[in-house]
Amino acid sequence: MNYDRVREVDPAAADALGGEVKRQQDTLAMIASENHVSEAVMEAQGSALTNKYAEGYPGSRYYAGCEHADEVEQLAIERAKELWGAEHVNVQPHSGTQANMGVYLAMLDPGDRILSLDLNHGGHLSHGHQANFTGQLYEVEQYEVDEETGYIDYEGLHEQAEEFDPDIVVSGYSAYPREVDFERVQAAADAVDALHLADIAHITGLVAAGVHESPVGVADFVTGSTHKTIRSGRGGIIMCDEEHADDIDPAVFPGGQGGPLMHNIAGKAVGFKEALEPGFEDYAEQVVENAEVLGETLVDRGFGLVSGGTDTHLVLADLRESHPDVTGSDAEEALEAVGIVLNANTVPGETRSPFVASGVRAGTPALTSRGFGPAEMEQVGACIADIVDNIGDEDVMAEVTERVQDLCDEHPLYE
Ligand code: DSN
Repeated sequence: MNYDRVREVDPAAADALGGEVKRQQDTLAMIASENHVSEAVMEAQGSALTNKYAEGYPGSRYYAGCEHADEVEQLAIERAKELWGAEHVNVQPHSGTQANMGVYLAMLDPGDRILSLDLNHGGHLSHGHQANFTGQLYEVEQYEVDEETGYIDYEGLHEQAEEFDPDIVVSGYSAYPREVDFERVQAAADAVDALHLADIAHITGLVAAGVHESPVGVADFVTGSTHKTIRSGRGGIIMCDEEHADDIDPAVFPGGQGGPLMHNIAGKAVGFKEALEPGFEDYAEQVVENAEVLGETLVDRGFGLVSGGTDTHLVLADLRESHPDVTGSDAEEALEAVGIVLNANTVPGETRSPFVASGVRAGTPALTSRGFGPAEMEQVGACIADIVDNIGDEDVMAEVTERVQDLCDEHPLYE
């Protein structure tokens, strides 16, 4: 991956692209929403389909010359149906947020009511945050996790639904380490005759592999992004029953988007094919085991974890008791300096701003793709603890940098 042809045209861009490959090779990607896709997925995303306009859907486009675009989109759709067992799939959303937008546009009117998890408690901007169109177009109320246990307060959610009478209840989260009980959210939505949108952006791969309960067939709509745990081309996806197909498809195009990103849809098709191979279940199980080991290692070193542990691909460390003088952004910055890339994250009951935050979120999908197992995750956990325990200590930083580099060298990313 030396980008020779880019270099001939644009050396500055080639330097940046090559620099990014080297950055990924030489650092530990622990942002819970990231992964390392295969070179096959990257090749598909870099294919000639980037040139093609294909507004419409397979077999019914507004432009000529769409036969290969049709083939690729149909492959992505059929594979997604097989992976998640959905009746209807739309693979055109450009991102997870665009997928959610498709559902809201299809099913809500401006002013309608959304009940969703607070961003500080693990929710997502596109679930009703004031800075997002959802917070501006709709009336939003938010539920929370129980601050003592860190688990979703399903009873509180049910009561809140009865008081607020939402049009749609949103489940599925960005920084929630525990298995989501979609049936309980559905019961709350049913009680007030609301729709249920399950946004499984983070756990698409875990659900496809059967290591997390599936909301397909439970919730009215299931959305996700396609480049996180499912490890395919970058973008979003919507799944629903056949009865809602004619609501969803026109809401995505022409409702919220123009031409589909056919090269990304090709990446989705190829990544979904890979996820249908037998090894993918082992990968997903390893992602969860690795997160458990990471969490246990941090707890053994005195860190507090929101909910005490994890059932998924991520842990959320709450530094307030263990490291009261270290903010999430202090930890993020110190860890990045030694090659561990993760993000500061708010925690339930947060008092600091989201830019500073009191926690860090760490995920295992990318490291697991690199071949990391429990032994490596113990080492990674020890590196994180050594740095956060000794912020600013240059000797510790130099020593941990070497340990991180050794781990990276032992697990090369690309040929
Ligand atoms: N940016 C993603 C995350 O990190 O969770 C969500 O869109």
